[in-house]
Amino acid sequence: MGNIKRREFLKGSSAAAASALLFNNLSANSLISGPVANKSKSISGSHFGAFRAHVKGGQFTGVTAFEDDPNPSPMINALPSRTYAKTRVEYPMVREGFLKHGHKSDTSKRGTEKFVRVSWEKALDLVASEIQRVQKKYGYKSIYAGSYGWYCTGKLHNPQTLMNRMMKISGGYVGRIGDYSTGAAQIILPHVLGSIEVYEQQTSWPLVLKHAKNVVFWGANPLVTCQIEWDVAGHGAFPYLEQLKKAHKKGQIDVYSVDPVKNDTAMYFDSTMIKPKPNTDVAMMLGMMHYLHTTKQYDEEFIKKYTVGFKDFEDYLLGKVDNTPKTLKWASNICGVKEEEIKKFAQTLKDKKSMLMAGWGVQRADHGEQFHWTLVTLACMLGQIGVPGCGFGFSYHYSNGGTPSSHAPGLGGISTNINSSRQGPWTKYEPYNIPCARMVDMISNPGKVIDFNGRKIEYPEIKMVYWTSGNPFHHHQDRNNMIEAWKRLETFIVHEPHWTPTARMADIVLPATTEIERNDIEIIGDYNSSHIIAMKKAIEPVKESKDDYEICRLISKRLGYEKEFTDGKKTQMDWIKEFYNNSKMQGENKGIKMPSFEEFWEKGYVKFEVRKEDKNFTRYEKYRQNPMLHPLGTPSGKIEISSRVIKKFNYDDCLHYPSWIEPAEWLGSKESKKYPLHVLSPHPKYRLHSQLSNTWIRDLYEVNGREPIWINPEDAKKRGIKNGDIVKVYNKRGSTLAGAIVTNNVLPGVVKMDEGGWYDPKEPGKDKTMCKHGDVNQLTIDKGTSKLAQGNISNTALVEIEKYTKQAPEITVFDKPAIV
Ligand SMILES: Nc1nc2c(c(=O)[nH]1)N[C@H]1C(S)=C(S)[C@@H](COP(=O)(O)OP(=O)(O)OC[C@H]3O[C@@H](n4cnc5c(=O)[nH]c(N)nc54)[C@H](O)[C@@H]3O)O[C@H]1N2
Ligand SMILES: Nc1nc2c(c(=O)[nH]1)N[C@H]1C(S)=C(S)[C@@H](COP(=O)(O)OP(=O)(O)OC[C@H]3O[C@@H](n4cnc5c(=O)[nH]c(N)nc54)[C@H](O)[C@@H]3O)O[C@H]1N2
Ligand SMILES: [Mo]
Repeated sequence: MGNIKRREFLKGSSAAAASALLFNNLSANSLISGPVANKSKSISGSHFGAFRAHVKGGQFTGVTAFEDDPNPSPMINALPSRTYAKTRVEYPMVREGFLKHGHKSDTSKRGTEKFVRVSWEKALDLVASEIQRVQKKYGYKSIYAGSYGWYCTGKLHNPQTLMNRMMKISGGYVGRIGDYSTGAAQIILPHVLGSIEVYEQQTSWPLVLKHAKNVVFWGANPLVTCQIEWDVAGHGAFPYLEQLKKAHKKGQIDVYSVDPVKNDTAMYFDSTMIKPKPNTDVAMMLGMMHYLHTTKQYDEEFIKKYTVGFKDFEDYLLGKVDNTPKTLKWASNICGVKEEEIKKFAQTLKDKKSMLMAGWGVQRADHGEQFHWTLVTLACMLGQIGVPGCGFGFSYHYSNGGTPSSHAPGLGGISTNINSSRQGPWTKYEPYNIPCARMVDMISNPGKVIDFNGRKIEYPEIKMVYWTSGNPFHHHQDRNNMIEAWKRLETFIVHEPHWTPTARMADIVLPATTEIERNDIEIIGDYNSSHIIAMKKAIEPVKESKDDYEICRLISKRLGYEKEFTDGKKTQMDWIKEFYNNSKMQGENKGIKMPSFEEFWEKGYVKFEVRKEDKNFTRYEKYRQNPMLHPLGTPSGKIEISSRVIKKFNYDDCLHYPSWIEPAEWLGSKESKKYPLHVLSPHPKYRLHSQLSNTWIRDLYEVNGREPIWINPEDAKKRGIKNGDIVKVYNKRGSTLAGAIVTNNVLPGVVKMDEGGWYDPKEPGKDKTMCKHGDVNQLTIDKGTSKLAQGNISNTALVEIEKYTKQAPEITVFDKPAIV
């Protein structure tokens, strides 16, 4: 069924239940797939995939998927609708109070006051003078410009780097370390494995299919999450997922999903489900390892040859440290999975060749560092690391990891390097960065000192926040706390194509273009780099919007440093050509012939060959062959099951070996008496976070006009909730409405509400006002994972739910805000 048809089907059926039903059927039956190719149209690319644009009378009217995409995402169909959404910011806009009073305005009026349209001249002058004022009065450590978020892909139009480049020119800024995706894992894994692991190529899918007898999706949902890539999505993993399904059906490979939610991947494979309570996987794995240890089934050889520090962990496992052996019974009591089931799972992983594919949702939780560390330790005890098709992998669910790499040169992009013989404000700037998910904590607590990976970081006093391309008023945890913090800022500037919840909170909003309105260049496939693609401008910028490049250039000009910003280049195409030609030169050094820039641009892409050795890539193969010759990047050169470096940090919330530490809130904590449901907020199937919500695609999933929440029939019955009901979800931090989907696909005691729902306050400006629409971050906790990584803990939160019996308020966030 095509997307348009689906939509019509939905229109005709008033009940939300239809949406729920359709949602589940679609996931169970098919690989998610979109339209077919048409080679004649203008080519471009997006996080959702490469496509050719249909343009009629200067309007972007439709897409056909790029002919080399083996499994296009249906989301590309929503791109025209996104381009002309009602929420487009059409002109530069300033909050009324800010226009009158500047930085002395009443900042509690953000998100409530009307906006005033101004000319570009006026808006740019205002921004430039604000930057200069704040730089001069408070210094660069008072400007937070760590902008995080998923801007349209492209090597030139990276709004964050462009803005950072401009800010550097103006004297500097406070930036960020890390991301929301893998905040915990990317800090712990270098201590354990010597690499960040989460953004690295995986053992190739062909080898997994050839050798593995068990494939485990551990808190991973590639069927949904591999639709998206950071560069242009290539969807290379989907044909392998299809082959895995066939092998599973024939009984050749067993497929497991360890997840409190039966997600789309589990439905597609009809996986054997293991359902631990949220945030308790570490306890379950400890039980598995205790069993393997006490039955002498673990790989002592592997531990001896390839790891260090097992002894400290072993003492903990056996209860010598705390008088608590981590037995199956102990584990079962915590995670809720039956002892027999845990044992059987451990046994099959031991008996057969197994590949553990772990996602990242599990580490977006309190003490999230422990999950990946414990899983590596389990994999060491199983002893299959570095064996073709076996061991573990932390990026099969992301950007189509495991799709064999092509023999391609790299492709560079815009940077913050300033080539200038002149002296300027940037010369004295020294980078100052904070862990990105501590942003609100920083704004609320100037002067506070936090621990981070063995260092101390002092929070500066932030007066101005500048955001280009991100939606922090969806992505950050504990919305109401964030709204309070924001009142402390004098100035908040945003570049956005849309009136997102973030743009609505701004003092100055500059309308930005999207990929279809500008030229750029990008790679297809983050890991496999199958192509370099021309992202061609197909339409003129919508209304008065400008490219972030142009906006930053014009501001730099006002600061007196246009040449430093443009690097002396006349046009955007000069940059694009430079990126391509550098890549071409690199290619030549590798013996790869690439066409001239003009030929490439004309054809629209260059495709690269995949060599046999890349199809046979096994992660840690060399290490396994000879750990002395190929040591890891850890201090010992080996896998560190306990870490001396972390021991020296002496943290109470991250010991020097993997351990079970109770999360701030979970189904076993006191808090669960008052708020008995654990809310998980995984990534949405039909959106990229909050993106595309403002298109017809919302019709595919919303329930009664709200974001869906999955609730188990048992929990629904207790509360008198039926499929399709509007419900209120709440805890002490906040509340939101949602539409109930009653389903056995969540464990009793667990509810699931995707991240990315647009925050739509019932009474803007009122303390802790309810969200009408379904922003899950009303409910989440703003706390770091631990002193080690300070990642976000969005999957650690308890809530209660009740049926909403009042008249449901109208959704207004998908209309324009009030404009004078
Ligand atoms: N509860 C909960 N919260 C989460 C998560 C979770 O699992 N649970 N996940 C976290 C994770 S992993 C992530 S990555 C974040 C995602 O958080 P974000 O990346 O902030 O979310 P997006 O909705 O993708 O927002 C990107 C914004 O950039 C804008 N944009 C796109 N292209 C351009 C451009 O060219 N120029 C400009 N100026 N703007 C542009 C879009 O319109 C959109 O509003 O959310 C985090 N938050
Ligand atoms: N379609 C689509 N694809 C995307 C994105 C998107 O927004 N939409 N976002 C992209 C981005 S930025 C990122 S970071 C990745 C995110 O990739 P992930 O972080 O892996 O994705 P999530 O959906 O957050 O979580 C995956 C699974 O973990 C499960 N889970 C959560 N908590 C627990 C737990 O305690 N134990 C166990 N065993 N399982 C748990 C969830 O139920 C879910 O099924 O996806 C990328 N791909
Ligand atoms: Mo992410």
